[in-house]
Amino acid sequence: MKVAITEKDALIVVDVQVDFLPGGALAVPGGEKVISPLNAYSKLFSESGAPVYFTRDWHPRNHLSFKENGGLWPAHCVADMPGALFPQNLALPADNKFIIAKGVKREFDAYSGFQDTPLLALLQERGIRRVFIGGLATEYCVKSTVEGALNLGFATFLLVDAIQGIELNPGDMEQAIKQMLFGGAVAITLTDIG
Ligand code: VGL
Ligand code: ZN
Repeated sequence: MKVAITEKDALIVVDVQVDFLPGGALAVPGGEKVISPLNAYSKLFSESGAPVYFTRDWHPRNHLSFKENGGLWPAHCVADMPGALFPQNLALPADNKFIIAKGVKREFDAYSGFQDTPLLALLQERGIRRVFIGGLATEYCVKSTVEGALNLGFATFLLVDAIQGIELNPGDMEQAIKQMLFGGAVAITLTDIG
């Protein structure tokens, strides 16, 4: 399949942050592998005048998703701490890029980039119709963001060469991909763009 990118398309890079990379507080195995394809997508979208949205998990220190507060996860992506930053080798385009913080309130977790964020309004403002989604982690924030986009009526493409999962239970990642495609997402890779 060939997909030509226009200004009505958007790239959404989900939670590529130090804590989700090897050595981080909630490392996604192989998470570093998404960076180089995502940099290539960012460049292609930028060159086509399409905006790029970077979501980031941005939790308060006492967030309820942390184990010490009864949640499922080790403390991760605490706002302004080194683990919450984008890795240095993640390329952010000079223009037309937006950073979307999520999970910022203690009482609520937000796996989807659309949950309590300005993302939908920003996309609507530009008349965006199609979104292309990659990043971390496949079966949590990528899946929720893809489902959010589908529910909101966007044509939604899953960048299968730019996602990695946590795989808390074996098979989680594959099952998540199946569910996203069953829900209407279209799987593409870099070679489909152009
Ligand atoms: C995520 C677990 C906890 C993610 C965020 O970005 O997929 N997963 N917080
Ligand atoms: Zn989180």
